[in-house]
Amino acid sequence: MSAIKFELIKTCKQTGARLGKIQTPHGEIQTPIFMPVGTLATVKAMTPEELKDINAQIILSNTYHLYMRPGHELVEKAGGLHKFMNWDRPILTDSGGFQVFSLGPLRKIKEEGVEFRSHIDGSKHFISPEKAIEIENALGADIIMAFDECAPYPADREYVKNSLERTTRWAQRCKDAHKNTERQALFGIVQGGMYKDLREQSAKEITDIGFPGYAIGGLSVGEPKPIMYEVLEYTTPLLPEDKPRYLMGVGSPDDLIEGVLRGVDMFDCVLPTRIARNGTAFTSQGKVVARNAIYADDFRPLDPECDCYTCKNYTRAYIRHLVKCNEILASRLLTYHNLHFLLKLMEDVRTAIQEDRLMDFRNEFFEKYGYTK
Ligand code: PRF
Ligand code: ZN
Repeated sequence: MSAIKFELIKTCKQTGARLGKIQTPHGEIQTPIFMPVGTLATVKAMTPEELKDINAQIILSNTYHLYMRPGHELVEKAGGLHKFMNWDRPILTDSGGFQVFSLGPLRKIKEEGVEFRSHIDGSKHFISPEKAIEIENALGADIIMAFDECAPYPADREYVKNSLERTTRWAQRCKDAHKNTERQALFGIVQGGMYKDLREQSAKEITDIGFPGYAIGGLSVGEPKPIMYEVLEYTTPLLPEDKPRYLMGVGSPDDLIEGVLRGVDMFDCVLPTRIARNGTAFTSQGKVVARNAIYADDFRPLDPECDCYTCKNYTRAYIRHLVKCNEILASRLLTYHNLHFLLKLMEDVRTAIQEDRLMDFRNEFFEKYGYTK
């Protein structure tokens, strides 16, 4: 038995987008869903209570970062990640594959695993598929990810082919190493870069191994948006209909909608929390860069259509002032609003699927938000 159960509730008659729910050991998740990122066992600037206020259903954390600091043994000793960080709803951990590969010259890829130097103190480490699963088992998230390699963009065919074939071998090793299958669901990750036949090869190999859910990796790595949409368009149909599909590291409000239209159920991204900390808000009319001088005496809320705590109580002028003074409250108010914005967007998307009008919703959203390329 798998630790999770996915139920496909319906597909939108207008678009084919999926409405579903995932049962996990820490409760239910309504899909399509956006997962706020809590890299270091904290969604930066947000308490778990605040995350609940804005209806966050599941958060993501990172194997690589927690292995480096404070160490997975310590988190296990604390009683697992949920207890350690005081979050009793579902958690997903990424495997560290992507983070380790992002270290660039600090790492060396071998068949056995990846050798790398710490981004903190330069010390030498080695993560293999077995090690990644050992760490993820110790952390205890409801959904854990296989250890993969995300090829850079652009990358030549030969490189991507070798990399995806290694990712397949690693996925099998992850499955073999995963012991806690009753409490933690291990998802496989499809790679293959921007090459259609390689995506087909990867999807076949990964689904042949068999997992309770599938991620699409290797996208949103610098390719133009139309290319990402095209790759998604031919990749999601290669995945089983009765399992959740997760697009890793995406994203922006427009990418979330375009992803759902192409059959994706789950997303995560640092974008809302990161841009909040440098003073930018998502709004129904596009981005508001709060530090901009045009907001100096703008006494409207960040987003006049938003009913979050930030927008009910604070003006653009005040938030701009906080940003200019580097006050902590600026990060907190903007993070709260940005996460609320994306979670509300996904709630609206789910309602639109339920009512078979997701394309109308998309068109109205883009009309106001503006088209981005
Ligand atoms: N693999 C893993 N994590 C990821 C990615 C990936 O390809 C991406 C790509 N956008 C983000 N996070 N394991
Ligand atoms: Zn708001």
